[in-house]
Order: sequence, then structure tokens, then C-alpha cells
Amino acid sequence: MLIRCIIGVLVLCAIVSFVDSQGSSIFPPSCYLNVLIVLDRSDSVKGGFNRSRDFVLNVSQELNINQNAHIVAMIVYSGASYRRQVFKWNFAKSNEEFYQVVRNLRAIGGTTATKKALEVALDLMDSRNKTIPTLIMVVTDGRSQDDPSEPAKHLQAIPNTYMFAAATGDPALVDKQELYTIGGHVNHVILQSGRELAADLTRKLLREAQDKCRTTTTTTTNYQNITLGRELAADLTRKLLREAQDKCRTTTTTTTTTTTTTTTTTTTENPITGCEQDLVIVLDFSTTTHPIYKAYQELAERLVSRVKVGLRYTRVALVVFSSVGWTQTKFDLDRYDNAEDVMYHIRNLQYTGGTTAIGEGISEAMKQADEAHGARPELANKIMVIFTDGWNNKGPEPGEMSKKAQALGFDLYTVGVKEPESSETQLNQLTLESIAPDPKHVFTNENFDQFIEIARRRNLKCL
Ligand SMILES: *[C@@H]1O[C@H](CO)[C@@H](O)[C@H](O)[C@H]1NC(C)=O
Ligand SMILES: *[C@@H]1O[C@H](CO)[C@@H](O)[C@H](O)[C@H]1NC(C)=O
Ligand SMILES: *[C@@H]1O[C@H](CO)[C@@H](O)[C@H](O)[C@H]1NC(C)=O
Ligand SMILES: CC(=O)N[C@H]1CO[C@H](CO)[C@@H](O)[C@@H]1O
Repeated sequence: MLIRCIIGVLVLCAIVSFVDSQGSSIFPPSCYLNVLIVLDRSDSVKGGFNRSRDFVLNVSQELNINQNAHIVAMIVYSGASYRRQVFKWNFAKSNEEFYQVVRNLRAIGGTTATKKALEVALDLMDSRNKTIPTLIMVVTDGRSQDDPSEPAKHLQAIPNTYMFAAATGDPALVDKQELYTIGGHVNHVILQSGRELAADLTRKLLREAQDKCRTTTTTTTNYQNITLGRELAADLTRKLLREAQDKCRTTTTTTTTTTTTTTTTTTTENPITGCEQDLVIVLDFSTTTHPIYKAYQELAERLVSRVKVGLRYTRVALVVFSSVGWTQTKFDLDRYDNAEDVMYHIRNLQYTGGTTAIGEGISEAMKQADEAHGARPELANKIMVIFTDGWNNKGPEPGEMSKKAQALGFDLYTVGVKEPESSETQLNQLTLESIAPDPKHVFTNENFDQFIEIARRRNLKCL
């Protein structure tokens, strides 16, 4: 039924591209729109009003009602002797408000006085925002007791105004001539119809609509003969409206992002979640561990995926070591605010090779106790987890470094990976236990899940 409305959207598309190609407008006009709904409440067919009301509700889903985008007004009418309800521009400040009002409308009997309603519409048009386009949608099955053609012509003649007439009832019972008079053009009449060929037609229309948006200026395609089933037509219209507004949405997204950033910044300093945790992951990327480093990456990723990563929750830093002088902080605690980015970084680490300098790795990781690297002393608990086989052959004494790290408040764990074949010799238990405060802080791939549970503890109430 909304099919002809599409033409309205096409016209808007044309304006969009036109304005755009001139570069004179940042926002396409279809982002700003006055929408005036004139709703026939007479219920000449039992249940007819409910259908019309639901139609309006449905179409409104594609609107972005708010003072800076789509501004709505509405006239609800029946016979001349019945009270008309006039909702002035901006009566609803949001889609929710609009929805509330419309949903609570009930049918009242009586005749249909569309002429009178359109005269009221003319009055309302005076107070619209004249700098933006206006869409007028008259929802009626026709058969007005008074002749609406006079005020309809006046409305159609208002610059930058697009007028449509929509009927939600059985097309056979609709006064098509009257709808034509109101819409002013056959393409501005929206009727219900069967759903035959609807899918094909829809696809064709969509394709054409998009072509129009790209090339534009002439919108002469005649859809006179095309009718669609109600549901499909509503879908289609909504889709087109959405596409017409794509540019607005990009803008909105940008705004939202800004807002989010602001919020995050504010909240970092403000509320304490009780889930603060500084997690420093230290990976042994030396030759002795090749190709086990891949297993370290996988375990580290799994760990990150299970805790609650966020600036107010678990912050993650990553240190990679191999030979002396090759130790590197890959990222500080305050670098990422989400698990995905951390995991992505870990997954894409390049293997370096070299000798093993565990002590130096721990020493580098200790920097993450510093606020300059994003640490939250007092607030967060500190975990340092070192993925290594323990075969240290260069650099500072790991046991000593470990004690220093513990003195800074780090709860220090080691994780080794056992290879299935030669499982006795591959892990240097002695070094591992000299690094860890006690054997309970030494883990392997086999009981790694137990370590994950420890690392999750601090976040549990925020998960
Ligand atoms: C119209 O909708 C209202 C509430 O939404 C309902 O109470 C009423 O029964 C409906 N009327 C018909 C005829 O379906
Ligand atoms: C009309 O709408 C435009 C776009 O939202 C807005 O910039 C302008 O301030 C509005 N004018 C009035 C008088 O409200
Ligand atoms: C609007 O129509 C679509 C189908 O076209 C339907 O799925 C949806 O439930 C309708 N929404 C309302 C609020 O009537
Ligand atoms: C395909 C189709 O619906 N064709 C119709 C176009 O309109 C004329 C008259 O308006 C009908 O006779 C055709 O059946």
C-alpha cells in the first residue's frame, strides 16, 4: 500500500543528490522532514480505523522523530460534527511518544469530513518549519461527505511539500478518485493489493530506487500499475526510507561515538566497579619455545576472552621477551578497552626467536605497576602471568625479579605447555617454581582452566 510513497522517497533522494552535488548542504534534506498525518477516524468499515492506525504506527518506525530530524503533527478526524483532534508540530518529541499517542487512538463513528480536515491542515502548514521539506500523509478510504479537492489543491501547491493519500481498506471499496484528488497524482495514491509478483517487483523497485539515488535529477519512472501486498509494501517503504536516511545515520553514528567516548572518559574517573584488575601477560618468544609460542598465544587469548576486559574492569598489558635486549612491551594496561582488540593483537604477534631472558621479561612487565602505563594502584589487584617453559639462559636472575614483582603487589603465575611426546624434559620445573611464589602458582596447558578461574574471580560480579 505504501508503494507510491516510494516515489516520495525517490524525490527526496533526488534532492539529496542534487544538494550534495552542489556541496551546499552538509545534511540531505530528507534527514529533516515535517511529517503531517491526517488520519480518518470514522471507521466506516468495522476495524478499518485500527488498520489505518496500525499503518501509521508501522510507517513511523522509519521516522526519526525529534526536534532536529523528523517533526510530526497529526490531525485525527471524522464527521464535521465530531471533535477533531489536532496535534501540533512537535507534539511528540520522540518515536516512543508518538507511538504512545497513536496507539491509544480509538475509533469514533460518524461520517467523514475530509475537506474540513484538510482546511485544518492548511492552517497547520503555516506553523511548520518552512526551511525543510514536508510530507503530508492523508489516511482514509475516501467517501468524504464534503469535497476535499479545494484544500487539497492548496496543500499540493505549497512548495517543497509532498502529499500522499493512503487507503488501508479493501481496494474494491476505496474511493480511488477521491484519493487521486487528495494526492494530486496517481503516483501519490497508496493502495492495498495482493502479493502476486510482489517479491520480484520489490527487488526491481529497490534496484531502480538505488540507481535513482546515484544518478538523479529526473524521477519520471511510472509506477502507476504496480501494486504490492501490504506487508511487503510496508517493508519496502521502510527499507527505502532507511536508505534515504543513510547519510543521516552516518552522522548520528559519529555523534554517538563521540558521546560514548565522553561517557567512558567520565566514568573512568568516577564510579568504582569493584572489578578492577591489572593483568600483565608475559610471553616467552624465544627459540627454545618454538613452536610452543603458538600455544601461548592461544592460551593467552582464551584467558582474555574469559575475563571482563574494560578500562573499569580488567585492563590487559602484554610483554614479549626472548633474548636480552629484545624484550618489549607490546601494549600498556590502558591501551585497549575491549577484549577483541587485545585478542587481535595477541593473535597477530610475530615470532621473534632468540635466547631466553625470563628475568628481563619480568622486569619489563613490572613497569605496569606504574600509573603512567595505566595501572590503578590501590584500586586494582595485580596479576602477572608468564607463559614460558622455564629454560632461562640469559639475563637477570628470574627468581630475584619475581620477588621484586611480588613486592610491587603482583600475584605472579607461570604457565607452561607440555608437549605430548617428551613430557618429562620440556618444562624446567625448577625455574618455574623459583619464579612462582609457590607450586600453586604454577600451571600448565592441562590445568589452565583453573588459572582462568583465578583470573576471573575479581570480575565475577561484573560479568
Ligand atoms: C481496535 O483496537 C482496540 C485496541 O487497540 C481494540 O480494543 C478494539 O477492539 C479494536 N477494534 C476492532 C474492531 O478490532
Ligand atoms: C527548521 O529545521 C532546521 C533543521 O532541523 C533547523 O536547523 C531550524 O532551526 C528549524 N527552524 C525552526 C524555525 O525551527
Ligand atoms: C509493520 O509491518 C511489518 C511487516 O511489513 C511487521 O512485521 C511489523 O510487525 C509491523 N509493525 C507494526 C508496529 O505494526
Ligand atoms: C500488470 C497489471 O497489473 N496490469 C494492469 C495495469 O492497469 C490496467 C488498468 O489500469 C489493468 O487492466 C492491467 O491489468
